[in-house]
Amino acid sequence: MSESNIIIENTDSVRTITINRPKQLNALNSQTISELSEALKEAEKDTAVKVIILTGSGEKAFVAGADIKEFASFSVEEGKKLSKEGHDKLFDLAQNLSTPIIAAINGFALGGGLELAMSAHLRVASENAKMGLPEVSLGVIPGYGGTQRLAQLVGRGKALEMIATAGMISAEDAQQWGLVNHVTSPDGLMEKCHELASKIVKNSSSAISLAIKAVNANYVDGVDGFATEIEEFGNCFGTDDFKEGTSAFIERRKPNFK
Ligand code: DAK
Repeated sequence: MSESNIIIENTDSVRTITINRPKQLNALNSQTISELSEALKEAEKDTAVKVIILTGSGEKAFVAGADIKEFASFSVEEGKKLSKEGHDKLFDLAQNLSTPIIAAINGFALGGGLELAMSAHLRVASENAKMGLPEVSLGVIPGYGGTQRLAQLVGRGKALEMIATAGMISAEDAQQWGLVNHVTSPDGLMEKCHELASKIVKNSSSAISLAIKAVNANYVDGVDGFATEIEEFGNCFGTDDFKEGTSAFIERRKPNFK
């Protein structure tokens, strides 16, 4: 296998995964998708990792899309197979990961890049970021969950405007539309992500993972999100974190979640 396309760094209980193909504006080729998939699974298994920050290297791009040079020659059958594989391997995996992921959008987030950011649980963008789903300008539709996740985040009308025009929106508009949680200066981007992470790591990881499961349940066909919430709420009462959280409150001290 050729050199790795991602960089992994740890700061306390926060793992930063940086997509590192700056000359190609961090475009997602199949090797990068596989490496990201493995890195997310590893981070989820590592109990020392409580938050993941996902970003792109360089100052220009988070991810400028799937690697156009790679998918230019696909057939109908390959397109279907690879779309399904991509969903399973990376985009659904990220959305359903029990460890929360913050996407730090440091520049262009286009096509598969925006789809990756939308699979994360939170999004923070630098004010120079530009976001869009330009697939129809290439004769395809978003194939890594964009038609669904964009509509869930910004509503059907705005999603179809972005998809049909293939245009890019600014970070400011993205925040107003609900696509990103926060906008910062380029220099303040990682600081803001770490600030959010530092609030998250103080809380119960097991409760956060169950909350992710319950929130996501709303978007799964045939699954009743309220029923999932009831089930997972009940399950919290069997966790050490629940005992620690409530004991700490009663004893007027800060909880020490393991
Ligand atoms: N793929 C491959 N290379 C890319 C790339 C991409 N998506 N985006 C940029 N690059 C490369 C450029 O080719 C260029 O390489 P060299 O020519 O220097 O070798 C280098 O990055 C720098 O790009 P530019 O010279 O174009 O930089 P500019 O500042 O002038 O422009 C830009 C920045 C982001 C506006 C421009 O690079 C651009 O329009 N990029 C393409 C954006 C785009 O259309 N992305 C693809 C969206 S479609 C699939 C499922 C999903 C998908 C595909 C398949 N399957 C299930 C199979 C998703 C598709 C998409 O993501």
